[in-house]
Amino acid sequence: MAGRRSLISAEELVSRVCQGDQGAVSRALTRVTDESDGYEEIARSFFPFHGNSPTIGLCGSPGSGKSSLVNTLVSLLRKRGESVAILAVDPTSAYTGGAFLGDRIRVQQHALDEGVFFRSLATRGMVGGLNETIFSAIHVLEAYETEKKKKGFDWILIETVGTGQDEVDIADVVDTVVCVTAPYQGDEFQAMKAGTMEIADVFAVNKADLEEVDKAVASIKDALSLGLSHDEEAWSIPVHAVSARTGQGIDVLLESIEAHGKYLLDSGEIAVRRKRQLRKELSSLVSRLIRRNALERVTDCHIKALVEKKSDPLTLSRKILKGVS
Ligand SMILES: Nc1nc2c(ncn2[C@@H]2O[C@H](COP(=O)(O)OP(=O)(O)O)[C@@H](O)[C@H]2O)c(=O)[nH]1
Ligand SMILES: [Mg+2]
Repeated sequence: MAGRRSLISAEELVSRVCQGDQGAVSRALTRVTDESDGYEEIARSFFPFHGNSPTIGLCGSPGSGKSSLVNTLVSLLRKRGESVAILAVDPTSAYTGGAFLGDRIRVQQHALDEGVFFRSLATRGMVGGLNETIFSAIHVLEAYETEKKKKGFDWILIETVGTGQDEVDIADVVDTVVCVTAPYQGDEFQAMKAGTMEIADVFAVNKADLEEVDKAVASIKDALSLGLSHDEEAWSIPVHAVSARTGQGIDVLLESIEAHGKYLLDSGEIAVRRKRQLRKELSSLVSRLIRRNALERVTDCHIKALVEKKSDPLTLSRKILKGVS
């Protein structure tokens, strides 16, 4: 069965995805993210769809409520009739299609909903789990024909953990970065100061149904004001108190996400970001190919030369790299 499945050509997969076949989306995603048979041709065929959908990344430490927020956002977007694809890089994420866990009836409703697509990606042990295959995965979703006969989901949401320590950082992947935090996450706040402040376009302080949210909002605003731009035209990063549980502030959060999208378009910043994404897509692939090809060239002869001190690691590594194509 698996053998027969992999016989579907890249061309056929593209054509099915472009006809709104979610089964084909799923299959194409598996092929590009597992790098199974023929994935290169598939990745190549979906590349031209780059830029068709707005991409939103949600980052923040585990437990801050990213999955819950995505669920709530999806519900809101579906009410407006907009289609959403979700890539969850956090394998622990439980997606319920806009419902909280345990709300099985709504889960089933969304399971039949052609306007929502969920996929968990394997993390391969990396901190935030992103690797270069994320780009190809996005292009597949950008090729999907929605119910409105439009190419690309109206929204692509990507949930990831951590920032800055990944091979591919979320800020190099998406148009808009939403950083999620929650009160009482003291040590996370330190990490946030170090990495998140630079990449956040929008802040969501979740669990506003608990106490102390105002304090958390104020300290993030404080930290942000230190790096405040004097450019009137520049985007000023909003900080919202929200609750995925009660729905508080979610509409305002969505408004900010949309406002950021509009800002990117109006300011021309979108072109800058899209270029940055392409640069990262290319450079992460180059580095992967070099790594893979170079490592294949390390032989017992090289090790022997090191054992016998006939050469040294630096000289040998340069020699090995010279031959890498
Ligand atoms: N009180 C409260 N709990 C929440 C809220 N959002 C999420 N949670 C809970 O926080 C925990 C972690 O949520 P989850 O969405 O899995 O976080 P993630 O690891 O960032 O994806 C779960 O037990 C949620 O039920 C909220 O707005 N209020
Ligand atoms: Mg999660």
